[in-house]
Amino acid sequence: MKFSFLTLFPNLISSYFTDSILKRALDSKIIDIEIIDFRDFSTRAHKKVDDFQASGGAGLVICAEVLENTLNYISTKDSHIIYLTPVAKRFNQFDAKRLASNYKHIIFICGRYAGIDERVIECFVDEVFSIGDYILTGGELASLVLCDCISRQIPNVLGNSKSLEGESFESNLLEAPVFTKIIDNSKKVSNLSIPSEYLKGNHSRIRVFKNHLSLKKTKYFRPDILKQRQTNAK
Ligand code: 6GU
Repeated sequence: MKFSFLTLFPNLISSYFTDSILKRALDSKIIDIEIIDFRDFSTRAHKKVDDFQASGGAGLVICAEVLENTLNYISTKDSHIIYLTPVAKRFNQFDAKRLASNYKHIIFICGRYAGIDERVIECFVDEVFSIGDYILTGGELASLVLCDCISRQIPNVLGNSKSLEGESFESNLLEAPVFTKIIDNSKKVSNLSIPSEYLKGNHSRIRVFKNHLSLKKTKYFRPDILKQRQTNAK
């Protein structure tokens, strides 16, 4: 899978791939990234990329022509172009799986300021996503969130593919808590015992018990997704 990032801040993107799982995926060529500073495609004086809003109002807008120039330059054949914006459907785990299995090249357009000229979305963008109900300073973090979620769905990116099984959201349930066995008795946390069922080695009972804890956690933290689960079951 190839990911292209169109951004005014290439360092924000590249830094995320210098460590851990995505670095390993890059090194082993399971994923490939291309980071493009779209300021390089400005034909205006001083490489200006933004302009006042046609309607008047606060905040500058990224000009359509600079993004069109950039998209004309890079290979968009068979690509899927995504623009990150709070004005969109919220990204979820099902989107991550769908995008991982349906596309070979995803292009992220990262906006800044008051956003990009809407005509770019109309002419070029295949899909728009928000990552939550808050406003970021730009689309870079959001594009990395999508790239991370999509990448870990690609075979061999995670060391152990079993890690993908039974993850939170797959069944509209949050995951049960996890523990390690060994603890230094001098530490504060060793005063708390871990659920005895976890230690008895009966895996079918552990599964039932963990499912019970999952339901409790979900009910407490995310009653909205629990409702979704009940609707799906009908
Ligand atoms: Cl995709 N972009 C920005 N700027 N803010 C956001 C967002 C995206 N998703 C949530 N907030």
